[in-house]
Amino acid sequence: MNNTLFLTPGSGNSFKPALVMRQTERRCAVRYLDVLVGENRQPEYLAVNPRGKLPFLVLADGRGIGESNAIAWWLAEGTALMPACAATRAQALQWMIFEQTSLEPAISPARFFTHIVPSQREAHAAEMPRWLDQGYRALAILDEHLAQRDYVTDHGYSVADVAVFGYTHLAGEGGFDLSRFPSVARWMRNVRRSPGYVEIDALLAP
Ligand SMILES: N[C@@H](CCC(=O)N[C@@H](CS)C(=O)NCC(=O)O)C(=O)O
Repeated sequence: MNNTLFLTPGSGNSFKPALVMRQTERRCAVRYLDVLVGENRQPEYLAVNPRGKLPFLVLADGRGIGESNAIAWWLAEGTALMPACAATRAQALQWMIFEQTSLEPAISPARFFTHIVPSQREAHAAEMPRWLDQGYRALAILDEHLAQRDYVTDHGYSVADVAVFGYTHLAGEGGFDLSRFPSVARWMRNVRRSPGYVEIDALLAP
């Protein structure tokens, strides 16, 4: 049995492991499920991942790994995207945790209800100011961090850049004005120039 990576189109979380795989020699079988029509809540997938979330990786030995950044980390292991030095690996983890606790929880829902299912934006209008406020505060922290550096960690382009880029580059679709963050904009150009980079819609195409 191969390693199998379950992804959903349009998702910044699914984009991360897919981009690591594209930019390295790591290969998995890929299966797409569409969360917008509930394919991830069907018994067949719940038997694979009882939480029903995507992305999800099933290893050849049957073990399952959830959380986009954990999957991206596993895929990056042993490749040029993984820092070798323990301190730099910790730096990568620091920013990947920041991504999941500060950036993603704000940018992802703002983008989801603005861009993916705009018909539901009105129903979530009361939450938008909180998402925008939290997202802008996180983007300001990232911008300050990137002011004097080309990449998130001292390693150069790494799995941490992929993880942080996942939703940052989609923030405009959530109503964020990224022109306020020149260092983030410069860094995003660096990521887009990395070998093998592919935009989300082309990368997550079933
Ligand atoms: N923290 C998780 C978030 C996973 C997540 O919520 N994925 C969304 C798609 S981006 C999903 O599966 N939504 C469908 C659902 O919850 O039913 C990660 O980074 O993988």
